[in-house]
Formats: sequence, C-alpha cells, structure tokens
Amino acid sequence: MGVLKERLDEKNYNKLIRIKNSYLHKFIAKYIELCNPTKVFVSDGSKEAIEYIRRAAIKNGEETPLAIEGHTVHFDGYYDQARDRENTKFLVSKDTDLGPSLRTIDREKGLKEIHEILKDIMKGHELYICFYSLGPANSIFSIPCVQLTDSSYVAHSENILYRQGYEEFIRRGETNYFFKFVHSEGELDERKTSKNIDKRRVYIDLEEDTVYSANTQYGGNTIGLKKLAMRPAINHAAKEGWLTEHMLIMGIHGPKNRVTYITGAFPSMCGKTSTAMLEGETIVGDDIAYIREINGEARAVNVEKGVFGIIKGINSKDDPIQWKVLHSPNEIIFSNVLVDEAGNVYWQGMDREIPDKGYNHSGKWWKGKKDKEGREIPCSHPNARFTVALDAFENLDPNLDNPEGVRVDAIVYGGRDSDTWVPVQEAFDWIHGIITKGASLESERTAAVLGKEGEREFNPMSNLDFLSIPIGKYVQINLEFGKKLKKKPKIFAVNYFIKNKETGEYLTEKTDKKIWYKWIDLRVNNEAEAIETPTGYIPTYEDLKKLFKEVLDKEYSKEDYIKQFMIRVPENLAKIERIKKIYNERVKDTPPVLFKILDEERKRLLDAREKYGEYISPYNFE
Ligand code: SPV
Ligand code: MN
Repeated sequence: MGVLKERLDEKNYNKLIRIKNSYLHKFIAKYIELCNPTKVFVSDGSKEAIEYIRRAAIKNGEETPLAIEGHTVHFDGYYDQARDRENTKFLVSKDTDLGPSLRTIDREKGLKEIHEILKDIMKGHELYICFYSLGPANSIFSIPCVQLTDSSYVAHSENILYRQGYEEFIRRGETNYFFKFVHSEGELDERKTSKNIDKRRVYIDLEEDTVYSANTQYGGNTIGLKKLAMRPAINHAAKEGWLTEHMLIMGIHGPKNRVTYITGAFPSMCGKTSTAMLEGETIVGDDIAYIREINGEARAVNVEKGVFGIIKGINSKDDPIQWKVLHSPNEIIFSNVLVDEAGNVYWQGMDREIPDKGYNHSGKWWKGKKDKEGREIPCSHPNARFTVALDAFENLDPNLDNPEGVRVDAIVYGGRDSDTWVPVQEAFDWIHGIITKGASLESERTAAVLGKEGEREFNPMSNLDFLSIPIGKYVQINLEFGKKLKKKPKIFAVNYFIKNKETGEYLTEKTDKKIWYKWIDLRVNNEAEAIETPTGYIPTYEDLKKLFKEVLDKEYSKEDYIKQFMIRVPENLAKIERIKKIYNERVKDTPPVLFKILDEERKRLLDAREKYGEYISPYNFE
C-alpha cells in the first residue's frame, strides 16, 4: 500500500482501493516498482476514463486522427507486424512437459529474464491500469482481467474490444482468480514504434495466470485479453471441462425465421472474419469462443465485444457490411494501412485507386519502395488491421451479451488448403469430426505470423499457436466434451481455397461460402439429403443448385459441382500420412482412437480408389 500511496495521485489511488483485493494491490505495486513508470492512471471503466485513454493515444503520437470522425491510425514497427512465435514461450517448472510443439523456457530462468527486461522499462511513460471481463459480465463464462500497459494504443484497443470489469472486481473483492497482463512497449523510436525488437518477449506463466509482454506493440503480442489470455484460459478450461477455442460464433438465418448458431475455427487470414460477417446472417464473435456444457447443450459466448480484423482484401462488393463500417464515423483504429495527406486510408485489395505515395508502416511510402531486404513494400501490410466495437455493425446478433451464450448446433473447421478438401463436408459423427476435421486441420501459412508464407502447417482446431496443454490432451478433451452433450453439434469442414489441379485457379468464389452455410443450416435441421463419400457427407448437386439460385441468384453448373466436390484420393491419402506422422512423432500423448479413425478413413479411400480411380466424381457415390 505504501508504494501505491506514494506512486499514485489521490484520485487514482482512491479508484484502486475501491477494489478490496490485497492480492491485486500487491501485484500492481510490484510492477509499478519494477517498471517504474513516470505516471500512473487507473481506469474505472467510466466514460471519462475511456476518453482519457483515447486522447492520450493521440497526444502521445501512438495514434493519429484521420479524415473521418472517430478514426485514428496506429503503426507498428516494420519488423513488428505479426505474432512472434519464436519469442512467445511458456514458463515451465522442471516437472512440466508440454510436448515438443509448444515453446517453453525454464520458469526461473524466464522469470529472471523478463523481470530484467521490465526493469525501469516504463521510465518516462504513463502506466495504464485497466480492468476487463472476458465474456459477458456476471456469467458462468466470465473471467476478470487486469491489464497493466504503458501503451495508450493497447489500452485504447482493449476499451474497444473488451467489456469493462472494474465493477466486477469490486463485486468479487478478495480473490486471486483473475488473469494478469503486464505489457510494455519499451523504448520508442521517433515514429513511436517499439525500438528494441531484439528484446521482444511474450512469456506466459500458467502457475500465476500472468502474461508478460515487452518491446512490441502489434496487437497479437500485446493486447492481453486477446491471444495472451487464450493460454491461461485453455489451461483452466482443460482442468474444468470446458473449451477455449479460436472460433467465430454466428447465427445462420434459415427458413421460417429460424436461427442456427455455429462456431467456426480457422487459422488467421483464412476467412474467419469474412465468414462471421456474411450478409444476411448475424455475428456474435469473430475470433475467440468459450464453450461450455450447460444442461446437456454446448453453449458458446464471444470472449470479446469488438473486432481486430484483417483489412486486406475488404472491398465494397464482397464485404458491404465491413466496407460501410470502415467508411462511417465510428471509433476505429486502423493499423499498418496507407494514409494520404488528407487522412484517407487505403489498403491492398480495396476497390479504389491506391495513391502512389503516402505514409505507412514503413514510414514515408512511394510506389516501388523497397525495404532493407530488397523486397518491394506494398501500400499496406498484409496483416494490416482495423479495431472496432461490434455494435458498429448492423448484422450484430442480439445474443452478444447473453450470459448463457448461444446453443451451438454446428462446429466448422477450415484452413487454407489448395488441393485436398472439398468446399464443404459433414463428418459422420462427433469423433470422426474432431479427429479427421479438427485435429487434422492444416493450413498454408499467412502473414499473420512471422515466417515464410505458403508452407503447409499442421494446426489442430486452428488453435495450435495458443495451446497451453499437450496436443494429445487437447484432442482428448475435445473428444470427451462431446460425450457430455445430449445434443451434439454436427461437425463440418469447409475449404474456401481449393484450386483447379491443372490451372491453379480457385474453384470457388468468395461469395460462394454463403451457400455452404445455408447447406449447413439445412443439414442441422434435417432438411437436406447428403452423399456419403470416404471423407464425409457432401451436398447433392440439386440442393446446391437451388441454394445458389435462391441466395445468390446464380446459375450453378454441374461442371462446377463436379470439379469442386471431386474426391481427390491421392491428396487425402497423403494428408492422412502426414497427420499420422505428426501425431506419431511429435505428440506423445495422442489418444489411440485418433489412429484408428484415420486408418478407417484411409481404408475407405483405398476402397474407393479401387472402384473409381484416383479422382472421383461425387456422382460415383450417389
Ligand atoms: C490472429 O492472428 O488469429 C488474430 C490476430 O486474430 S492476433 O491478435 O494477431 O492473434
Ligand atoms: Mn485470431
């Protein structure tokens, strides 16, 4: 208390001690002493506090106002544009083994290193102490969080993305069950971007539910409640029998005003947000879901209340809802886009002419500008983003804040897959779905993480980057979760990226995904037939033709259907071999049923090949 009294002014001190929680006070005092900020601000979640942080971001130069009211732009450093897997590690004690796919560091060693990095790191900076709730407040799902950050941009982003939790902390009083995030952007350069990238670290302490992040600003490394919180949440979920998933939640609007809620897991930049934003449907969330069994049903909530969305490719034709929001006077933080002198914003893939010069994540930018590595710098970074609250969207689902969540009737898995999976298929049952769709998910790497793009990566449930438990255990927990449910969601796999084998062209259009979801709604409600193939149930041509006509007013040809839904036996077999190899070699605790289910699928594929050859028209299975 002495430290708090000494380092906080009276107003901020009083805000803090309204929360009667000595464990919280000790924690805050410890990091004020260590990080040594020049000033401390405590947010009580009030309008004034939120406005204070918004203004601070502009005053500090971390954000700059744009032409449209409420819009600002923020830049991350040129080499700080994505999640840093290499330097994101779990602090583990000697007796903990998370398996070879999760990055770890000895707990004592890691704590020492990060505390040395954090020492005096906030000198000259203001520290913002903010309280939030993951999930709707006052619900079985909610987890309170405290964020310490010296970045006004991070605090501002969190005020847009998360529900305020100050009152919740007051209500709960003495407790040590809450997540803690300590972030510092570190020393800044003249562009107000983190300077000491070599000392960029994200260290996760599961024993204390604490995540440390330093010398970075990119949201995926810094916004505590986003990806940092997923790690302790997965850990708690595993112990308590619920799920923390990298999933969208949306309502599919079917016949007779029916709404079918689904969740969908996609790796970053594989169409998750654009799926959640489909016109005619409603969005509950676009990134992270908590799923619990309640009275025999799977119920899901959105952990967030805003979107940190990818802006690349958003255009007025394919994404009318997002386009409208991005051009209206809402509170939006654009990051790593191109800005012209008048404060207009541009990005790759928009249907507007891009100016030849402006300002972007590389500083002053002109067409043809190259970076140190000799690579041409695009007008905006492929991982450029926008941050906006969900209530800006006309397609917001009314259940966003429902403390009971929504009932999940279908779970969808999808990745960036150019050659194997059909556009949509339904698993035979829960176990088949979890194993051959979720646990076998692969995706070609994108710009959302640092590293070479395009390589095929194993990414179970699209959650690998965030897993804090061994992979086998995570698969097992998913299998068991289904057992508890009286009504199990159906499991589907989608693929928006399948290409023509010969020409390499995409076989489906961006807007076609709408049809796959309408079909999913029909299947969930027992209103559509399906064709059984070796890998799952696929739609009939007649049903799709009807849906394409009704929903998109498009003539859907048999040729397209056959090309899209052709079962590619060699690619599917190769995939099974790859997945088995990974589980055999890298996942010590693989549930044995995984190999059994994959072998059965392999057998079905071999039998089909025997009868119909390597590339099989869906009509062969009718
Ligand atoms: C993702 O990459 O999955 C995102 C953005 O949703 S990040 O915050 O970087 O994780
Ligand atoms: Mn994500």
